Amino acid sequence: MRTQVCIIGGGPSGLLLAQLLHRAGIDTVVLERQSRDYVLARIRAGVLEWGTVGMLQQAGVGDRMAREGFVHTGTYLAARNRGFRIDFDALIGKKVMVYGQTEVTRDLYAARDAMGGVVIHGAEGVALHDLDSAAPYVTYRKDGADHRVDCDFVAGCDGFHGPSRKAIPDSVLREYERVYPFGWLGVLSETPPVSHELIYANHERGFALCSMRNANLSRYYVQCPLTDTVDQWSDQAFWDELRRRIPADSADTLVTGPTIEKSIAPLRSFVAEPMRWGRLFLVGDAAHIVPPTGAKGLNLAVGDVHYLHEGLVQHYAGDSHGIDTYSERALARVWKSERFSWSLTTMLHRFPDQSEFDQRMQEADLAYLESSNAAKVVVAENYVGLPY
Ligand code: RFL
Ligand code: PHB
Repeated sequence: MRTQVCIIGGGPSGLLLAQLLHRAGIDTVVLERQSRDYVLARIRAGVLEWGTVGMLQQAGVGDRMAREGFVHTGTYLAARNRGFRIDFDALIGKKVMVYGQTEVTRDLYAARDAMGGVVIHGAEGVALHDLDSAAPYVTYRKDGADHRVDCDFVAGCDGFHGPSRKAIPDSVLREYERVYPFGWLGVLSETPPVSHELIYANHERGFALCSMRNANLSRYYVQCPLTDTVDQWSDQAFWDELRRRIPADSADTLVTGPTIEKSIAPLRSFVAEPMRWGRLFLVGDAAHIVPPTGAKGLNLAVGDVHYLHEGLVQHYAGDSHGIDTYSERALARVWKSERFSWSLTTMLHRFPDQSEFDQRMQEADLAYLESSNAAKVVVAENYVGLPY
């Protein structure tokens, strides 16, 4: 098989890139290891930056989001069981969209089907070859047979554990990492959200987050030790812990019920440089990971897709400047989001060796934020998303 761009990974970044390239007349093949049902069962991000909303509209997949998503003009931060609001709209005239990653991915698959695009599910043993030549190719196995895709470029959209990043020689690749000494226990429950906007809460027992998917579907998280297992957390224990950590008025009105999903995710900051090697481009989680505290993971992946699709379209029109500068342009934005996600994580979580002084410093950070318009503008500007 031959294509112009072979895309490894059928998650949100791979599918969005495929869709944007297709609309520009560039041919792609997407190779995905898992089944479509598996990809669509993953529950992940919930908040879209306004730039992400624009990219999905540009890709022609924004209609259902516009109908079913929730526009939020602010968010709450809390300390010591008391919250205050950061009003994005009043501070900087911007907003975000609450619309789950699962729904974004579903819309992208529907669009790929509608245009008759190729997504090969169940592709095993994907391997990248001759990336530093003018004729790269990708091999994989499916149903016991070996296959080969010849292409001009390979887009590594295969997440943190995929083979693309590992195809860059050790002598070239540099990795920067911070692993946090705690995780997030997340639940999904068919109950009305406790607040009409998100609440990020610092508490001496640990961080908590109240989020949502729709009017009758809530998404909540509490910080937990990495050694905890889901089985240790009954629904009752989860609700009790959440109630202890969030603002008192919210705790009083929290509606609880059976959880329909429960999982523990580790937190990590990670960046790999460069994001281009030869004819390979890394995109999204394949190149960088952020802790979920600033809701930046999916949005950063979309930012990469913005730079790469623009560069590839220019390349096929005869100008290679965009792909030649892809890595540095993407990384400049990535590092700023890494900084924001790290600083929010550091301000809001309880660290195992944290002293009473450290706790007071976090509370003072939040008190300053509450009292300072300038500080609120900084948080708002980063949260709604930096420009491309
Ligand atoms: P994805 O979504 O990981 O998609 C990569 C795709 O590549 C496939 N793949 C392969 N395909 C072929 N061959 C191989 N060898 C392959 N290996 C992997 C995978 O099956 C998958 O379909 O990366 P992408 O597209 O870059 O998108 C990035 C976002 O998914 C990610 O940044 C966010 O979901 C991060 N994230 C969260 N972000 C938030 O903003 N808020 C959240 O609440 C949030 N929760 C999460 C998350 C990431 C998680 N992961 C990765 C463990 C919760 C979890 C559990
Ligand atoms: C979510 O709704 O899953 C969510 C929202 C905001 C975050 C992280 C996760 O910062």
